[in-house]
Amino acid sequence: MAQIQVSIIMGSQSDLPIMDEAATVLKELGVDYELTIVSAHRTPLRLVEFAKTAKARGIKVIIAGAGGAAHLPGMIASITELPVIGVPVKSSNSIDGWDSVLSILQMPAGVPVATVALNGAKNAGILAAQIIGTSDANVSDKIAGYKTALAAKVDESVVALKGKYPNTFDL
Ligand code: RP5
Repeated sequence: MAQIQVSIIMGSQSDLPIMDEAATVLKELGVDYELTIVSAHRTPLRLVEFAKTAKARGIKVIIAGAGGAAHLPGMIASITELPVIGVPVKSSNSIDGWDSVLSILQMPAGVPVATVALNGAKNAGILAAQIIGTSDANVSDKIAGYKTALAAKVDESVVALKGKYPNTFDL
């Protein structure tokens, strides 16, 4: 089995419906991943153990999702040298989602977390694949194909528009 290079962690099982989107797109892009629950507040020692050992296990990128007072991504980033992508989750204890966003986004200088949009786990997966793709031609080719498919969908939409609006502008 290939070395797993991306680790997806989340603060609670309740984050899984969102974080599953990272797993799904990583699979589509041919990147092996692992997935688990690490809670900054309920299992702080597990957090430290995870962050201290991830690099030695061969992990290259960590995707960390949490909601509410979302300290997981930042605390992981404070311990490991690995890049951390943070996913703010609109959870049951979020007021309106801004709490999750700002908890992950507003890191102090020196400890970056690459924060994606609220519930943006899909983009977190793509970004992780892009990082892996910088040294893996197969993954990079899959990302190129993914982008081509995105563009093709827009082209199809323009063709469909032309059917209804004859004055649709096209290039
Ligand atoms: C956060 O609290 C978790 O990441 C989750 O988004 C939120 C709610 O957790 P549960 O009470 O549903 O376990 O730490």
